[in-house]
Amino acid sequence: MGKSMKWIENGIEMLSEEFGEKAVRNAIDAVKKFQVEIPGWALGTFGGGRFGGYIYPGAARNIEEKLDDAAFIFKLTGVTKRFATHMLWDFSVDGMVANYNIAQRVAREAKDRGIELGAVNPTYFLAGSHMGSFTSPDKNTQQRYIEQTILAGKIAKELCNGIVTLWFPDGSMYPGQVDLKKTYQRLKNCLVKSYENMPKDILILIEYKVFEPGTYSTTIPDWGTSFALAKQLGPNAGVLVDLGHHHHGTNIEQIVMTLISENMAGGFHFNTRYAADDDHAVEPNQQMARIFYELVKGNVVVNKDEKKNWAYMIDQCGGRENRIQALLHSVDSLQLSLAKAMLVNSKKLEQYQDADEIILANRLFNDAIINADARPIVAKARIEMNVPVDPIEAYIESGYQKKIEKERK
Ligand code: PSV
Ligand code: MN
Repeated sequence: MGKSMKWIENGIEMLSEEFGEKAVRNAIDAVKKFQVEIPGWALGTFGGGRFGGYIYPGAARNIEEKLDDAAFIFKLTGVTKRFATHMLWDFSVDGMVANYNIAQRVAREAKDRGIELGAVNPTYFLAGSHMGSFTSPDKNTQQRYIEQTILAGKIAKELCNGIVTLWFPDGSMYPGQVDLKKTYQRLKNCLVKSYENMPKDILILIEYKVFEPGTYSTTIPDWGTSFALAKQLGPNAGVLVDLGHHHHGTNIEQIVMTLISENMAGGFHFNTRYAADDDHAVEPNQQMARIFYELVKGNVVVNKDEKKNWAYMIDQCGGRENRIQALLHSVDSLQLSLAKAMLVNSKKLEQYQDADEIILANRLFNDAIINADARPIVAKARIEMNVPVDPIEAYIESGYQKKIEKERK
């Protein structure tokens, strides 16, 4: 951002004039309160893809280095204390079985660096899962994943923040390849078996994805399926919305509103979607701000009663960019989106809605969601939090990138 104090103060003044001092103050406070998790997998070599498996220079080579990077990101943002883990990437020696002792050591290492472990992701998609994980016709494979899921629950409760997030790669490439009903039922049975043996005071969020790796079908393709499964499990289960897992043009904010209206527990994997599951960093686009508006209205973000808040995580790992910068960029984009959502005058909006003033309602909404420049709000919040006003600039100036490039040859 590289903005002067004068620019920030002028900006706050202009915004206060348009949206009111109170709304601007509430927006600053919301930005200070909003916490979001960093995905451990963004800070390594996963997701290199083509281009000779290109990975940004200085990428972490092991869990300790990932934690170092996450701790540095936290130092710059002040809002990303938690680090999400994947069972078979972070707590396993062979990529087949996860180990509680490793998780214990990783939790200790995180604490030593001033951060904490967040959501635990059972890993259903490495070796041995090509015919499915919970949907595999092989009972031993199913059992291996059930045990991993139960262990994830124990780790979440004892070493992390009590949240387990489930994403299944299960599905098929061609019509007729699998029996759709049988696979769904296998997944449901394994899920129920796992849930019954997991601690009762944790939260299990079920992620959906419209395709990939399944091209013809995925076993949990949409929020409705996640919703049905979560309902079947019980009150400790909910739906995880990953922005990249929808068809083009899906009205995600409406999904969010429905989940909130139905009192379903929820969580987010934030990213930007251009093509399919492209894992791009979050951008401060209109959709993001509209989603935040529903979260704000639904009182599931920055609620004083922490239990009411949804779980907020970033899920990205773009193949070309510097991922530390990209994560800082995502945090910035989320804060800007939240700030814009906080500026919407919902009382006035409701009046326009009731009076059927379609265009006036749309213009009022967009004045905050699209037209407002929320950067002074985010800058002010950072000043009050005692973190750099521009985290990316601070990152570049810190010399951290040069250091890791040298050390991690
Ligand atoms: C799958 O595409 C996903 O969104 C799930 O959340 C996984 O846990 C994550 O990406 C990493 O593969
Ligand atoms: Mn995800």
